[in-house]
Amino acid sequence: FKQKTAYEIVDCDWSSDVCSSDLKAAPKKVVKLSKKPAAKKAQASSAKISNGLPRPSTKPYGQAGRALDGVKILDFTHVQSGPTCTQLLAYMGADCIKVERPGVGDITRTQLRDVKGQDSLYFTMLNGNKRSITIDSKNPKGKEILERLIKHCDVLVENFAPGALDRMGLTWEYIHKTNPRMIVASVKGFGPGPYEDCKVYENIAQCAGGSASTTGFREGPPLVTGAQIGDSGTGLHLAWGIVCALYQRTRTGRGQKVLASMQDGVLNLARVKLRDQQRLAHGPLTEYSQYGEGVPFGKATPRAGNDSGGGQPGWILKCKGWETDPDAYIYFITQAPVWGPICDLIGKPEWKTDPDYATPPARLPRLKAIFNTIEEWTMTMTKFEVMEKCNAVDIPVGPILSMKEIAEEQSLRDTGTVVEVDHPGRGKYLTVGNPVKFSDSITEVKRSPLLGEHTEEILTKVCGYSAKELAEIKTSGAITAPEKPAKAA
Ligand code: CAO
Repeated sequence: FKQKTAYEIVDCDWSSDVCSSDLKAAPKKVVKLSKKPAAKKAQASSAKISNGLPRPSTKPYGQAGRALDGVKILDFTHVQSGPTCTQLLAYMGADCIKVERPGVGDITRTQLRDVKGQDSLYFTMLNGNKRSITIDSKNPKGKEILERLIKHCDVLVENFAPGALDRMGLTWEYIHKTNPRMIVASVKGFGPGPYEDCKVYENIAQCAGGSASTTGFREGPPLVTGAQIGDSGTGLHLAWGIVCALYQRTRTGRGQKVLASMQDGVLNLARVKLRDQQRLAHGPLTEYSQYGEGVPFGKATPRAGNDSGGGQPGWILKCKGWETDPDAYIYFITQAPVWGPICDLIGKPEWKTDPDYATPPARLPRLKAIFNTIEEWTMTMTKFEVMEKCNAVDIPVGPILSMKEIAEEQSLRDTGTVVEVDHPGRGKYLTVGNPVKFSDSITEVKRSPLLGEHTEEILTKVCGYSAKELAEIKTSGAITAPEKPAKAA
């Protein structure tokens, strides 16, 4: 399941001294290390250019390892936000050791199950490329194992409820003393403040981060969006924070705490709405269709339906088949520079010169009528036909793709964005591969681990326990679920 790169190195414009002979387009100038003065000079100038970095690898692109090879993650995450973060790091090559409660595991293993007795898609799609070890973090022997793992790893990632990590005895002070290089990265619902102790799930974050109040139609209630901007969005923010902390550690030699709150993460993604909040103080938001409809603005950024969040008005329009297909729609943007081609395409060439339509400000109060006219045209074709016609003249449009269409889209399979993975328990399933493509760090998407699948391997090979010690651990209750009392006859 190798993910193909989205682009390949076809040219190499190294201005420095060394380049791979494997790169066909690369300059052939190669510095040989010898004691001759000229070579010494070249070496010195090379050192200057390299800024302390190693010499460029001579391996072909994609064969020099992966971006995060060697990074070891102690993964204490569960549900969605934390696992999204660590899966992204694992895609990049980090060794992700997922710690799960014996006998139980991540709660999502059993949530929304589609195959009886097997790990759910909720779990499998968020925990690829990881290893699983079961440890009872409250058992004395379990704590000892964790100490070894803390010493071994670079990053501890967790998204427990506030205070849960401390209650396990894994305080920042303890971790930092045990391994001063360790980065402790957390997702919490809220940052420090009045709500810091609250437990938070996806939709709570969407509401608290300002997204829900600005999503939906003006005349309806606030809406949450299907994209998991609270969970997966915050996991993404945390992954960025971890990589930055790892980079800073190369200079400082010490770890630090990294916190991504879900409220902050959602707000970061909804920042254009905070932009509009401030613009309101200076007058109405003219690009909102409510302006064209003559509806006065209130004190807060309103819900904008399908209005575009940018300066180019847009709306979702019906296409052929909309009566029976809920996804026969297209997002149409009346981008100012292509207004002429739009008019020609929809059969309204006179709008190009009509003062009521020719300029963006003149169009603003008429947007609804304009989109109605464009819709009469889009309804004569399928969304893909509209796309073809519009793209031919550089008009940006977006077909509303159903998840079925996305699952079946060959081009997404070709780039490794949608990947089919085989699982010993549940068989084949689709997952989302690495959404970012690198030319020199190839992602191989692997299935999620079974509960505790790597417990022995990690205890012996990572923690260094002997066979005798392993036998003791097995009876200590540190890695196994407490036995259920036998049922009365
Ligand atoms: N061994 C022993 N105990 C373990 C363990 C292990 N390996 N793993 C977890 N536990 C224990 C924790 O120590 C905790 O016990 P205490 O409450 O006694 O300290 C307990 O399991 C439950 O942890 P939790 O409170 O984090 O879990 P929850 O189901 O009650 O809450 C959630 C879930 C998501 C609401 C909460 O973890 C949270 O708010 N996390 C931060 C925000 C977040 O990430 N939300 C997104 C979740 S995805 O929608």
